[in-house]
Amino acid sequence: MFNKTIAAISTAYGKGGVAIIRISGDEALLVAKKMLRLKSDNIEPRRAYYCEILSDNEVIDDGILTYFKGPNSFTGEDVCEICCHGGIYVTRAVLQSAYASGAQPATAGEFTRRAYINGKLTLSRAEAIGSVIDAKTDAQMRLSSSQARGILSSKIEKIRQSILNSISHAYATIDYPDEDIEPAEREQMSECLDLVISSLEELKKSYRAGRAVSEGIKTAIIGKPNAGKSSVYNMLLGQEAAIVTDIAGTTRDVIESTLSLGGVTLNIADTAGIHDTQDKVEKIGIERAKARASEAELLLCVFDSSQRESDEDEYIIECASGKSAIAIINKSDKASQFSREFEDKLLSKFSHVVSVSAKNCEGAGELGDIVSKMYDLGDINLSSDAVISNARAFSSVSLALEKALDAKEALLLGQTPDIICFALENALCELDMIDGRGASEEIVNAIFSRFCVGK
Ligand SMILES: Nc1nc2c(ncn2[C@@H]2O[C@H](COP(=O)(O)OP(=O)(O)OP(=O)(O)O)[C@@H](O)[C@H]2O)c(=O)[nH]1
Ligand SMILES: [Mg+2]
Repeated sequence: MFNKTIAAISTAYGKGGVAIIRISGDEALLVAKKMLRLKSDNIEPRRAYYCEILSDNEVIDDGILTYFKGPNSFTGEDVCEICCHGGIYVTRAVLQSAYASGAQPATAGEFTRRAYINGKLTLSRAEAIGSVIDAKTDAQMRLSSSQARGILSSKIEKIRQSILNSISHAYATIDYPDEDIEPAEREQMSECLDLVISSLEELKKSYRAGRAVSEGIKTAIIGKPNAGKSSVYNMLLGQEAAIVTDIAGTTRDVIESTLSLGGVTLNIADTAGIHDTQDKVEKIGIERAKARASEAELLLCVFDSSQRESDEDEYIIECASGKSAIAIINKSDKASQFSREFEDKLLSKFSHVVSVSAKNCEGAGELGDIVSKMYDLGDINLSSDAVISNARAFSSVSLALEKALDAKEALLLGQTPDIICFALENALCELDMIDGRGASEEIVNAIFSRFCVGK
């Protein structure tokens, strides 16, 4: 099935200086030779050849052919990349010519899928390539790029080897069920298991930061009317996205955006000021604000310090109770009118309090530092640490950890080696889900269907 030769445009759709048409499969070179006029018939791998590109025997463009002989190619198969001029029409015509010469259209993610099937990439690396392409923030790009280069995969491989090591220690005695595991053997196994457990714990912990960067945190800005919520929103976004006026009740709809703050991706909403009102439209806005606040994982509660605190501010404090929240004391460019009691109350009710002047764009850096710390980003180097960044891998790591802890307990209780082996083999199975050895067809399909055609 995978021997059919496929082709697709691998560069973005649209006008550009150059575009690349990628062809992969047993007949890649044959297809390329059919559709190109080359100066020589002898095409060596990894060399660039000037070519004229033909359609119905007419030259439609000229470009460069590069040939990668499998298995030394991205997909592991023979690959030809034809670089042509990047017009929308010409690129499509070159692709059509590849089809006419025997290639078939590639489906979404098919090149990467072939790379995975041919053992060129682990599943988590393939997944990370998709994330590099989708990255919208600097932190997302650094995280996905390090995982695409295999940092997570090699960490998982190390843990696998340690588990295999423990299993081999246990198997060494399994043939003699009546004999106890030797104390020295037990000691070695115990050390090996401790290493597995601590590595898995570390990986599991990294998901807090990984998720904050890759998936993002659902965040709502709330506060009373005129507190400066929209000004804070605009400051964080770096543009005048929401309307700001001195009229209380300016914002009605929930306005949403995605931004990066201290490396954390915030899926953030500006909302209507919460207070008692008879205005029909404002009332609807306030209901929406409350609903969005209750769904949010992180609340940015804005308080206007240029005025004495009010019951509306008290209500905002109540909304934040039991949630991850940051108190933003806004309008720090003016003298604070807050009572000492209220300031103390904010400090006691919120684990994080920050003063800003949204109008003057002051305080965003400090807010970024707080968010970064809250989601453990300070403890992690996104470019070089193994980080779990999706729910699938998190679930596998958590289950593998449970099984490893079971094995350790069995060892401490002096249970027979087969029980320890059973737990360890289960841990191995869970871990193998992450990098493809044990992932189901359904999971693999779901991962590659998120890719675009040509990748
Ligand atoms: N001095 C000062 N004024 C500010 C600051 N932030 C906002 N304001 C002013 O406060 C008023 C209200 O600001 P908005 O950002 O619209 O407040 P809001 O909380 O979104 O208001 P609603 O949408 O009506 O609930 C505007 O006149 C802003 O210019 C600040 O840091 N300092
Ligand atoms: Mg507003």
